Amino acid sequence: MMRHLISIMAIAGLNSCGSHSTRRESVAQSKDRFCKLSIVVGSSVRPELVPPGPGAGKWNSEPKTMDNIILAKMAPGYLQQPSTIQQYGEEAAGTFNHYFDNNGLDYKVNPAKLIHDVPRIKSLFDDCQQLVTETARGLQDGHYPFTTAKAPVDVVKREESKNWYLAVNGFSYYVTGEIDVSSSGEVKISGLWHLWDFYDWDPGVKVPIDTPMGTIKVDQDRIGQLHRQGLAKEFATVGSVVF
Ligand SMILES: [Ca+2]
Repeated sequence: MMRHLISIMAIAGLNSCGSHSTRRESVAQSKDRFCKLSIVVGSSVRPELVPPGPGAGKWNSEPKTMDNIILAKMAPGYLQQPSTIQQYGEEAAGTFNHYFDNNGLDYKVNPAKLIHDVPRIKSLFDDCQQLVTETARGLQDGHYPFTTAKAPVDVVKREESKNWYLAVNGFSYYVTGEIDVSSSGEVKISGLWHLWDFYDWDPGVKVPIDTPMGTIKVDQDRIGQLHRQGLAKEFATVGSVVF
């Protein structure tokens, strides 16, 4: 799925390389590409990360119900079974299990595995890498940190990977790193491609989940109740891969 986009490279506030330090310059690129990032050179401040949906609501704001108390007690044992992990996938079972850890701490995933599992995300990753390379080639010699202005959202579809669909579905991505351009024009890039997702359950959205009895549609609000009742807690899923 190719998308039109205009990516704008803003060179702002360069602070590291003498005569370039006051130069401000922008280069507009218009091209079909997967990667929707706008590379910002001269800054290492990561973009603001915002959950795409409203989430379930306020944690521990509703009285606990007996059915949910039992569900929260039983779920981790089921989600940690090897057969469950095999059926749903490591990340799908792992993130859901972490929801029941009820501590709100970040959950780490390996985006290299996502890139391996979903060819379209590999194209996205490759294109982001290419965008940084093109950006670097337009720079004069010096040392430059880089980041991105915003963290766009991409979505793993169910038909692409049931595991990643259940684990992250929609997620944000951005890049950070450093570019070195030598006086002879040699370019070295040390970059990280980051995935960020808020694992939340939006009311009114139904998720198809395969069970031994066939595919059932689970209302996300049913699962979000556990968060509102303080029996599970939403969290951020994070991961980085080098390029
Ligand atoms: Ca998501």
